[in-house]
Amino acid sequence: MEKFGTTIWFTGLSGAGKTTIGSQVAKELRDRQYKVEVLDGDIVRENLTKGLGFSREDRDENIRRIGFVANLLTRNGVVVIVSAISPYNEIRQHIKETIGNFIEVFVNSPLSVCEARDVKGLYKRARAGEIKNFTGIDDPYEAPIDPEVECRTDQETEAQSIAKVIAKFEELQAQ
Ligand code: GGZ
Repeated sequence: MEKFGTTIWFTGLSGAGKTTIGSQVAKELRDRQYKVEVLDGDIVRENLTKGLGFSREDRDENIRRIGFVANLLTRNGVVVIVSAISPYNEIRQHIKETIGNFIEVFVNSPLSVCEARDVKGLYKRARAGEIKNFTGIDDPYEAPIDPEVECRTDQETEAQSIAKVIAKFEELQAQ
């Protein structure tokens, strides 16, 4: 019988490194012959959840739809890599319970570090008031209470973060 898939869900501030680590984990698992799909906030918002904004209601709807697709894929044996800020504990918890085979990865980097990186210049625009409801600036981020993995991307190397996620994945596969 084919094994169930797994959803590996990366949550954290913009610029914390969710996409970078998620895509490297995806590559590593593909190299090991797993079927992998990536649902990344940016891409999803251009397609599956186009038109949604950044109110709590819209973010929750965004996350709910990502969770729905992740669940379909997971129960068909796919490893699903989700990278989305997903700032609210309640909906993350709900999705975790629905999917079951779920690894919550807290990509944790202090706001000051994310803001200093400001890869896309969004923090600068948010500080200037050009973007409203920007997570960490004038919108909340609820850190996970009990994540399976925490990656301190300001303190550890990318390779260390990736290795932690893969180790947790392998641990669950072995069960
Ligand atoms: C947070 C925003 C916002 C606001 C645009 N708040 O770093 P990025 O650019 O590439 O990733 C962020 C992305 C957030 O989309 P998510 O689907 O991950 O968010 S959520 O899970 O909360 O639904 C950022 C950009 O969109 N962006 N406006 N106001 N990030």
